[in-house]
Amino acid sequence: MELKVKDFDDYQKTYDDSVKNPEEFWEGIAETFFWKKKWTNVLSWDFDKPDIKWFENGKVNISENCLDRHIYNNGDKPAIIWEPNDPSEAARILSYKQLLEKVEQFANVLKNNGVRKGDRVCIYLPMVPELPIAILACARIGAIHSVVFGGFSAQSISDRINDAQCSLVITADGGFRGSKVIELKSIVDDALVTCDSVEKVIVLTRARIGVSMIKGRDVWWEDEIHKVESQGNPVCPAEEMDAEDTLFILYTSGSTGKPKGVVHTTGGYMVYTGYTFSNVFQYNPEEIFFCTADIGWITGHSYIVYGPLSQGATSVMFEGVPTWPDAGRMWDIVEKHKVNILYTAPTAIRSLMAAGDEYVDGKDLSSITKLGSVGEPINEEAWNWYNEKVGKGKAPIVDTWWQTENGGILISPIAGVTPTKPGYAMLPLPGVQPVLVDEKGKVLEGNGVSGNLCIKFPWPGMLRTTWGDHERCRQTYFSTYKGMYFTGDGCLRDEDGHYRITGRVDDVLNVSGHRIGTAELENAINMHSDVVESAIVGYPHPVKGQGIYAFVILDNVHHDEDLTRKDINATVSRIIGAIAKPDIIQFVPDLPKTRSGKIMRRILRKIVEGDLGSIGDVSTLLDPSIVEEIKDGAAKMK
Ligand code: 6R9
Repeated sequence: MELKVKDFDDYQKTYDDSVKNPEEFWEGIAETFFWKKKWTNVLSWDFDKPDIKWFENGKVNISENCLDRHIYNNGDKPAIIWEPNDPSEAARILSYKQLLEKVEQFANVLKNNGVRKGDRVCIYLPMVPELPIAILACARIGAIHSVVFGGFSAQSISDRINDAQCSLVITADGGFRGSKVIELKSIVDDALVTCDSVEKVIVLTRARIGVSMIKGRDVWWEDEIHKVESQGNPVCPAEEMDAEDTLFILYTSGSTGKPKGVVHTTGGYMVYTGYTFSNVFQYNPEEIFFCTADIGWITGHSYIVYGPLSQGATSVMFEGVPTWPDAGRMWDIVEKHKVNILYTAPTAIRSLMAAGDEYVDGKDLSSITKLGSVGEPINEEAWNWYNEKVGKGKAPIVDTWWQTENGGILISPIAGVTPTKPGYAMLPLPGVQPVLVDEKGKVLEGNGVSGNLCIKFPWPGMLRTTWGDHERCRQTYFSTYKGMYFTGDGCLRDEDGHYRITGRVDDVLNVSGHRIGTAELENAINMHSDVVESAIVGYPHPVKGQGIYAFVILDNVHHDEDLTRKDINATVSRIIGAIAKPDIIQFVPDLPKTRSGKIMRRILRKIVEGDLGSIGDVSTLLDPSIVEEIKDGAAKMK
């Protein structure tokens, strides 16, 4: 079966078929992959439990689909083009053949260090080729990877390691990001103080900074590779995995509690990421694809590693940040590696746009034929700039909406096939059945309606559970609206039936495309010894999309406010990571609460949005006068 639709008529026909006969549709897609043994049943599902199985009893290994199956015809084709942080360092290109070799070697290293099928491995690496190598090596031997983004703190790492009971950690001495060196191994050392499950740590040399290596626990990546080489056994056969065996865990924030481990399984995730990669980007074999995400997030998992590689594509990965050494870096990379498809986030577009056109004008972007956006709603101004300055009005923009829990893109234009409109994700991909519901759960039929976005039928890439806590998965995603997966996003379906995602309807912020749970952040702030209570809300931020606004009640002791702000930020950096630091901290004598003690975040949101006219009735508050006081304080913060 052809994965790419040919034109809009073909899309409509394919979509209709996929809804009428979903099993037949997905079976046709799945058949384009390499299975060690075919499935006996395409799909069984029950959203109430939830219990979802795709390609039951099928046997498969995703690393074989990403590597071995391309070797015969395309062994010398670049699989990964790696662009270092420092533009004066040489880029590295790994062909499919070379990548397979390195993955097999490292898979043997993992085995030598006691890792077996089903074991959990935590990966805390910078954006270097060894990161996808480590991921694919885990997949090759059936170990479950849990990648933790390099910006998270020691505390966040240890929470994740303990939740998944990881037995091994893969890290580096340090990593480069712009002008900074991140001391990854030292952060891991702090994390491991409270992690009893970890037996081994493999440390890659990258930054060449001093690290403490603990005898019996810590080993060097390079030494372990030498050992494998001297053992003289370069190959590592791919483990036979069941389609529903867990491939990886990725932690994500929600509206309550600590981040949860979203579980993706092997067969469905493979089929879904491969299919959506080929179809949405209309990938042609010679094209160079550059996704600027970090592999620590789902976008990197699905569209730097698994999606492109399962389709035999060339995937560019970049170690650094788009604004270093200057705001022209991304365009330099496009020019240098002749990137055809660029997939990035609105926050990056806005920051490069704000830096000034002089950084993009004059760069040779003629290789670009298609553009993508992901992670947050894209505003019209950024969309237009992206379209004109980067795509020169000729490259279709796919505004792809999806989530960690979805595995891959759900609602998006198909490049060059679906018409586009700034700010619109447009139409569901084949196999995806979105519905809008009102607060009470009534399905909103027809066009010109807004509501909460749900999906009423399974797709292969969806999460199966949350690690170690299935009830939490049910509660979070499948209990709000019976028989449906609830996304947590609000959405408009306009008069033409086109979808526009309007943002989260729960207490989750989207800061520079990163999900931040307000409850988790409040808990972190409340850990600071001077803090009595806090409330977090998002506010419109010109570059980040949403900024973090913290209202904080301090104890009665006299404080130096500026110093206390720094202390609170330091606390947040330690508990969660620097990405969760509030942009604005306003000290308040109290918070607007109902008589039952519930914080009225709606009122705080109106205040920070400057929407003072529509605060509404405050007479039911415990202390209505506090609203005025907070308003006055907020006016002074700007
Ligand atoms: C892939 C990814 C998911 C949340 C999601 C939504 C927001 C993502 C979007 C978008 C508008 C888009 N989001 N893509 N909003 N338009 N094209 O970002 O996953 O980190 O789990 O975030 O991001 O609010 O619910 P994740």
